[in-house]
Amino acid sequence: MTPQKFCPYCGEENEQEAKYCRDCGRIFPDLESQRPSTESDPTPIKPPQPLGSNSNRNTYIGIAVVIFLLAVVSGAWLLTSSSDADPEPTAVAPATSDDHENNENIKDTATPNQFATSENFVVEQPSALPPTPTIAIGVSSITPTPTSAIGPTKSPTATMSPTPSPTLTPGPEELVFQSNRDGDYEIFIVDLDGQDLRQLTNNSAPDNFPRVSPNGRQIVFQSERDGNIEIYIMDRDGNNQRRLTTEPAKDRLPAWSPDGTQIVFSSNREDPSRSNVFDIYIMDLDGNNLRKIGENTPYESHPSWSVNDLLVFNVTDSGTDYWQIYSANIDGSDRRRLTRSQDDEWSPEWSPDGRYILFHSERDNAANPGIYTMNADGSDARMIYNSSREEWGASWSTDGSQIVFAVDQPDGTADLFIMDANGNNARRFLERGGYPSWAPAPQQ
Ligand SMILES: [Ca+2]
Ligand SMILES: [Ca+2]
Ligand SMILES: [Ca+2]
Repeated sequence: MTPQKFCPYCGEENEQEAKYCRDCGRIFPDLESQRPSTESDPTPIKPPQPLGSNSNRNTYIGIAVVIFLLAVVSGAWLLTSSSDADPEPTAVAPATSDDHENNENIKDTATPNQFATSENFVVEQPSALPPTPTIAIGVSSITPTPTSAIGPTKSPTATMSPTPSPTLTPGPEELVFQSNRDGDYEIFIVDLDGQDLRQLTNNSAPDNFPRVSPNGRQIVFQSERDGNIEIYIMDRDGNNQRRLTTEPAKDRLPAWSPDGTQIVFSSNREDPSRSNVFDIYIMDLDGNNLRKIGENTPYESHPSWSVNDLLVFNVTDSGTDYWQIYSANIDGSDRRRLTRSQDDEWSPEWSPDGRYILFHSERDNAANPGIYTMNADGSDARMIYNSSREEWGASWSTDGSQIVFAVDQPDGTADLFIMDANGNNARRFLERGGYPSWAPAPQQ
């Protein structure tokens, strides 16, 4: 009955025969040794191109259309500006929701790298994204240099758009993550160029799974500093750390509501003696107004809350069965199963616009999980990236154009990688990191 196996990644207790950690979802390293030998080259292997067979043709057509529209709009802008007839030149229209709803191949048109063949393009972001469009992280680094520990560079490119767009302040977006580089897990924050690493927690207990608030000002995370796993919150600079839960149970894997006023998390507080019985809970930022979401399924974990007020989370019916991904309203109603495989699928994360779900899956290779995306209703699931090693903890950039994730390394550590949202241009960002959370520029 007593758990005998400790997860090397998050410290969670697990059954001795467990295949993966019930807390963080990581596959145990002893399973790693059963896998086909990994190459000494740490360069991730690109999966088979997931795009449709018409993608190249569509890309060329798309580029031609964009160039044509730019020419037309530029001409129109010159004419209108010279005549002072219209003080607000019309911009090249980004793809609309309707466009995408009639186009199942959304990532073909929505991802920046399709148009990044010229170093000076300003990339159109997917529609309905937050208004932080032209940070263009990584657009200038078209050539992958995964052996370098240097992160993506902020694009110095000039704007080609004729639109006199409002001045945007690109930074300071940063990356928050967990690392045991000092011996036990702590929370760190680092610039997007990989510089100015700062440690935000400092104690001998595990501090894991940081998630930055939508306004960029706070970080919620889990910590065992008070004897059992609890939810904590702190300012972005590490100040004002305080505990939100006070249960002897395990309270973990927190995530933010889109308005930043509530936290959703997983807890076995209903019966702490049963290590598999976890449920989803929501509480206010002061820990009050707690309520349980969902059914009494033995194990519900890793919730993510969309801008459309939908939850996604992974569920295993028996605690030892395969994990599958479900969605539900924030009151637990309209519960829907989104994946139906006979393999583990876990760690769902909503895209910032609430239209896609990022997750990890073994559906194509039980010994080598990869990174996948699917639509909000579970349709069009596709692998976007897989290397011979295990990827985990994937999450989105603030604008949805990038994905950051961890990749296990042969020495038992994990490194952080960043790639475009379609799986292209993956490159190592930083050594020794996990569960990254993209920190938006702080807002009021
Ligand atoms: Ca610690
Ligand atoms: Ca607790
Ligand atoms: Ca893999």
